[in-house]
Amino acid sequence: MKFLQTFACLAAQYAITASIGGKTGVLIRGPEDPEKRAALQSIVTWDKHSLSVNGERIMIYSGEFHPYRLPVPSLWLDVFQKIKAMGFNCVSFYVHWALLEGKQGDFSAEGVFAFEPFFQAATDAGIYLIARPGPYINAEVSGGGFPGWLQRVKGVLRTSASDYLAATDNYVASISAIIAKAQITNGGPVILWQPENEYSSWVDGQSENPAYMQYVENQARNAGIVVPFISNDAGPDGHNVPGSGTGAVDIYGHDGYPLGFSCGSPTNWPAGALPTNYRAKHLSQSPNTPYSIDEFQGGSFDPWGGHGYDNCAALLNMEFERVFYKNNYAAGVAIMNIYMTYGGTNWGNLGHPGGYTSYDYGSAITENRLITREKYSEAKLQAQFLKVSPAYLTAIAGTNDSTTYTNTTDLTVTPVVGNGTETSFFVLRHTAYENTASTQYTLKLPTSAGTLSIPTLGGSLTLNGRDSKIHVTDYDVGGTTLLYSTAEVFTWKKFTSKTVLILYGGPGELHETAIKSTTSAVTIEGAGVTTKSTSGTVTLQWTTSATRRIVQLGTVYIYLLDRNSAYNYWVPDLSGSGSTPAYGTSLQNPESVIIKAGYLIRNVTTTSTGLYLNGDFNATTPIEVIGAASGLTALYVNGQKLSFTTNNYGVWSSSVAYNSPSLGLPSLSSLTWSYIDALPELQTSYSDKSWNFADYTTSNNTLRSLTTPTSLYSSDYGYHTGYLLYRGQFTATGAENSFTIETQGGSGFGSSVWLGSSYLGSWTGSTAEGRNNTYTVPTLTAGKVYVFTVLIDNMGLDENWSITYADRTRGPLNEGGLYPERQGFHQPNPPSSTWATGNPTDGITAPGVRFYTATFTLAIPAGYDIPLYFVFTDTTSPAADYRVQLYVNGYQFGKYTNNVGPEKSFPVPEGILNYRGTNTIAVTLWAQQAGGANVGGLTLVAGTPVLSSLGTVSLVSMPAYTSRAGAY
Ligand code: IPT
Repeated sequence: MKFLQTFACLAAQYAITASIGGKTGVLIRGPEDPEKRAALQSIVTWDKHSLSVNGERIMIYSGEFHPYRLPVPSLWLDVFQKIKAMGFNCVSFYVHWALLEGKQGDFSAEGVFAFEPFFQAATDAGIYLIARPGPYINAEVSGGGFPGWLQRVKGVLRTSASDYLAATDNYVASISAIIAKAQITNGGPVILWQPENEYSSWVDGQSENPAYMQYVENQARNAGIVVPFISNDAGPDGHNVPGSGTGAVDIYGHDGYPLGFSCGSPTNWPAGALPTNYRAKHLSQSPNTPYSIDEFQGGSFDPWGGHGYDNCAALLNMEFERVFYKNNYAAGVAIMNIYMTYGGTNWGNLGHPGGYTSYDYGSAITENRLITREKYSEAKLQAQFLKVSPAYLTAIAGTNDSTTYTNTTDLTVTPVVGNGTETSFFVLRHTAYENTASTQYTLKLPTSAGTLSIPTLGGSLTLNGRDSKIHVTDYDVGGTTLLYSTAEVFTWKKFTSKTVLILYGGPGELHETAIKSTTSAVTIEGAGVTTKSTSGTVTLQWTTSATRRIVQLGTVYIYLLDRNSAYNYWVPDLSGSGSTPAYGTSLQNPESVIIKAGYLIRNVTTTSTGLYLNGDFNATTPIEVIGAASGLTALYVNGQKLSFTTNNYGVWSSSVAYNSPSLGLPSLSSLTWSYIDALPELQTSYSDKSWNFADYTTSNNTLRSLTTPTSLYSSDYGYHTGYLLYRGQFTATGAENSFTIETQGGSGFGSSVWLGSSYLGSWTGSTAEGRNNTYTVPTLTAGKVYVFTVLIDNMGLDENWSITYADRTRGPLNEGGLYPERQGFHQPNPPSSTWATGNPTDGITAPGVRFYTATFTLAIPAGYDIPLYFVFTDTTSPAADYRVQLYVNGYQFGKYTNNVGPEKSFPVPEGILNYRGTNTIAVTLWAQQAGGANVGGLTLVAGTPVLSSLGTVSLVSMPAYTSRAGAY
């Protein structure tokens, strides 16, 4: 048997063994924190409450974002700024080893795979980074990040097997050296390092191997990593906690995905799924480190044949954030990373077989970088609140209590009690967390004025179904104290001459807030706020409505909003510059402003007289600037000067005009497409003399013994990605009547078999990962030589260990083994002038594969961020059996499987697409049914254009076709 690309199962290699080696970390034991070892630097420090950076205690509110899932470096700043605008101050990122060391010993991180632009963009946005380079990462990537060539390593992966450890050395040394330069100790944004990933569960009689974990840590330390090590245990299970000796980390952390990964029932919250034991676990496992959840569910992956990411976004929506994230604050979380905050795309075969091209994840920022999901806005309300609530960071989380703080056991309150400050936080939820009913309640809260029954002015409060609230007491607002507030705090700022506080509540809810003040309250905007002053306390009561109220107490202005209105407010940090990045942490930037706008405000800069806002607008948007310093006289939005009016309490009002541009998108079906047969292997004239023989008589796959004379696992031979082709030759006896073959390609895969040029049949795909098929063989002539050709769609694996790869720009996984891919015809400018013309929507009339290419020009106006999607519009029923790969300017940005689904719409970012110039698209159409197949419809569709301050998006490098030496 010969092959071009083959498939093997990595799973066999993911077991863990126990063997001892490596070194024990240096332990310095002291009475207060006996587990803590000496830090190697003094910028990032920690205690049992929180991290401090440069001496400032901060909550790490982080979002997960993988640069390799958005291969346009000039868009990274956009994602960082959108995460920053949510009030987050950090991003956690994985590194996908298989993309960087496609050939063993040949590490390369250039172009779209370079890290320096990622670090620079984080710095420019003012975002800290948590580095998670594996070597194993999971992450729904091919091989969990392991390159396919590891298949020929005999030792068990993720163990102390010396050949495995040696195989990691080059990668870890290379990536660590790059990241080491970007540590905060060297002026970069990296503040934490996670060795390994979820080194937590053991199969087949294996057990925890601290020596392996220690080896991974030593690799990093030896490469100059000095920032603290944080772990990501797969659940609060206490592995590798500080003080546990070999393999211990500095800060223990775990992950949490309480609603799981099935997006089929997006309103189903199973009873008991809320983790209510996090605090207790933390105290028993790692009481002297900040409570850290290094991945908390921000969405879900979705498999082939799955339910689609809109359903994942619905399951893990704003209600999920309210109830589950606030439950984490009730446990005192001080380092929290949301996985994913921006998911992105599994372009170019980088994903694992359990997922399709989109890795949108239903996260706060969509695959096409839109922030239209309500969960983005809800997360902003929460993160901005914590950013202005430093008392939270030293407060002590108490126990869940359904009797002390309200008048109903239907509700549970967890107190997070001030420690060193007067401020306490009371996190309220339904006792049955999944309850969809609204519950009336009154509060009994301990305050500096004694235990109060709230509301004090009469009436009762409401907790809607699937909601949770944080009620504060003795809360500091820049020197003014809220004795209590049932309305939630979004943000506050103390400006030179006034303080502004923004409170919000759900629609139609009664709220009450008491301020320690002897100044009387005046409602200066809106109506319907009851106010009462008693000795030193002003109490406000109102029912939330969409109409804003502003109450003034001397120099304090309190905005009373409903939640939907609060979503429109932004708290931009001043942009940083040069050596002073704007790492907005707790109370920095009091000199900045609060903005009421619409879609997005990214940041603000000032000169002596001008205030410059950068933001994005998807409609004509009234804007207000709250707190502009008195010397400022001019307003600029995205560089454009706007006139404004100033009201009698100093708020500027203006408006940003939005006009929808005309795009003039091409009709893809009217392009002139050229095509060639993509399976010349079926012709009798075809010669396979350049092909390798599949001649290994052994394989390292321990899960399944060889049932063929030689190994037919692709990774044994170095073929790990995309479409795989085998040819097998035999001399017929004439007695053959059937052919049985087991093909594997991972969930959603398909395969087709030919004998000579006769089609035998296909496995057309389901969620199955492998399949036995028996095909009828036509009568053969005794003594004659025949060739089987087998084509397999490998849904995700790795790289080539034996030969180098042809396209270093787009990386080792981007292309598979079809003839036109081997030749490089999927790139711009293929030699198609002599090819036939024909459209993929006309298709082919027999089973086989055809390769199509066409060009089109875009002339999209600058100044907008415009999402573009390639949408397959096939509605045949039952669905025709065919599969498509979509290449855009040489980058594979879509694997469409018409009969398995679910993805039909494939976003392609600007930078891969040339928005102002020529683009080349290529389509491989693989018909897996008698009579052939055609693409039912393919269109280029735009989402709402966003008028944007994004700036210029640079095209990535997109090498054109050149004849490949030795291509066959
Ligand atoms: C957690 C992994 O750490 C992460 O890489 C990713 O795979 C995530 O799951 C799911 O998207 S593992 C956790 C489910 C125990």
